[in-house]
Amino acid sequence: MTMQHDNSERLRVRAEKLFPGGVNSPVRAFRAVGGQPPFVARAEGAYLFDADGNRFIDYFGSWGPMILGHAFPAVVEAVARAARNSASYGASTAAEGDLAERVQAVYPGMERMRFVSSGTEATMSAIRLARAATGRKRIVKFEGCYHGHADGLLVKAGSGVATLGIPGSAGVPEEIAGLTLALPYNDLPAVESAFARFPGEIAGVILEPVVGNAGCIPPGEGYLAGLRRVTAERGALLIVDEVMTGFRLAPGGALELYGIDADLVTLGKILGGGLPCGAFGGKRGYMEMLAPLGPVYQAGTLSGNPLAMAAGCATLDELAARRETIYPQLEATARAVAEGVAEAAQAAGISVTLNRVGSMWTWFFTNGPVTNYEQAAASNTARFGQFHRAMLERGVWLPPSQFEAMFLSVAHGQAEVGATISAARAAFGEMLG
Ligand code: KE4
Repeated sequence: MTMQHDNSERLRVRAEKLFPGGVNSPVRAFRAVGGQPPFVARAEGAYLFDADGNRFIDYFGSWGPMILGHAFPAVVEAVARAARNSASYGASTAAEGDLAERVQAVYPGMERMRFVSSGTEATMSAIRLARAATGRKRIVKFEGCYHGHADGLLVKAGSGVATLGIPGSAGVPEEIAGLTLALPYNDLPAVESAFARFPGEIAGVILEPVVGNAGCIPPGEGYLAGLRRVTAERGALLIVDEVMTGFRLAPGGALELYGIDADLVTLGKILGGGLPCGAFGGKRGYMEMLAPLGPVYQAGTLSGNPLAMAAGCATLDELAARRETIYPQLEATARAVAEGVAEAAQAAGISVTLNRVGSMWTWFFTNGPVTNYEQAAASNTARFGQFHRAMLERGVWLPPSQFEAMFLSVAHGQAEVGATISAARAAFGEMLG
């Protein structure tokens, strides 16, 4: 029985007259996987419900924030309660300190922080701070890592290693892209040669500690510690972008999981419990260069928004209260579904490489290891698109790109694992049929 999508289709036709591609963020348009995106009407726990009443197991969870599952009662109540006191003041509130104290409890290295309204603002501001703190202009990022859409971060590798970045998007001037070096991930010698080529010029190195934006790519043994050593030796700041991994891989994210000390950390997604919220923070000496104390300007109308603070506090409180059970549960459920589907692929004779860290993972439709973006990019994206469409029709909504990570929530359980593996077996059969 194929699903009905009449209402989503009607809504898509209208949306395409209002928004480029009918969407407010490109990946939602399903261009990487084909087919038309259902329009979501509501969500609860592990499930999305579309405008035609179809139900889907959700494996992208708003791209990470919904770790407790959708419409978690304590979060809903906290937001409703805050909203009754108005949605925004543009003035200081107790709620900002309440959330910051909860962040500091798991990110003790964030001696000072500042809330913003997105991950993009967090990374953009952290880079400005790194440049001010060092008096240097160049930034190192890694291919396959995404840190939001600030000009200097929409950069791809030039020809060869340690060459100047080139614009990764129209509208990014090469003068700006040229200040960013895009290096291969998991390649420490490439970083060392960049510092050798540009001595005293690199302000900071920014990375996803576990890549999610090329699909899931874990750091190799010693890689993060190596980056910490090289940046400290060379006087550059290590900026760890935990927008996706923060509060997910452990209460204190990848910094806790891998025992890494960052100069600056960026956060988002789970931090706001699904409301617009990001943060950047770190060593007091750097952060106090920010206005109004110091010369680095950074601001935001809705920074520290009371509703986002309320959702974030309710989310972090739940994660803290149940930390002894939630993280082992996420690990066990993710392992069961990720490995179950990979085994189904293998049984069907379809090559899949599974990369997973905790409750974020990717099935790469490729042979062999995926340790960097070049290897990820060799995946059979057409086959991933077939898989995505076949799973969607069976009520399983995967992130619509081979180069995104899957996420699950505390609300996903054995029923969802079983249904997902069954759907995958049928999908692989259809793909080979
Ligand atoms: P936002 O500006 O989208 O809140 O955050 C940017 C960002 C920064 N750092 C990391 C590690 C991120 O993953 C992101 C945003 N992630 C994407 C999903 N891969 C957001 C989804 C979208 O663009 O629609």
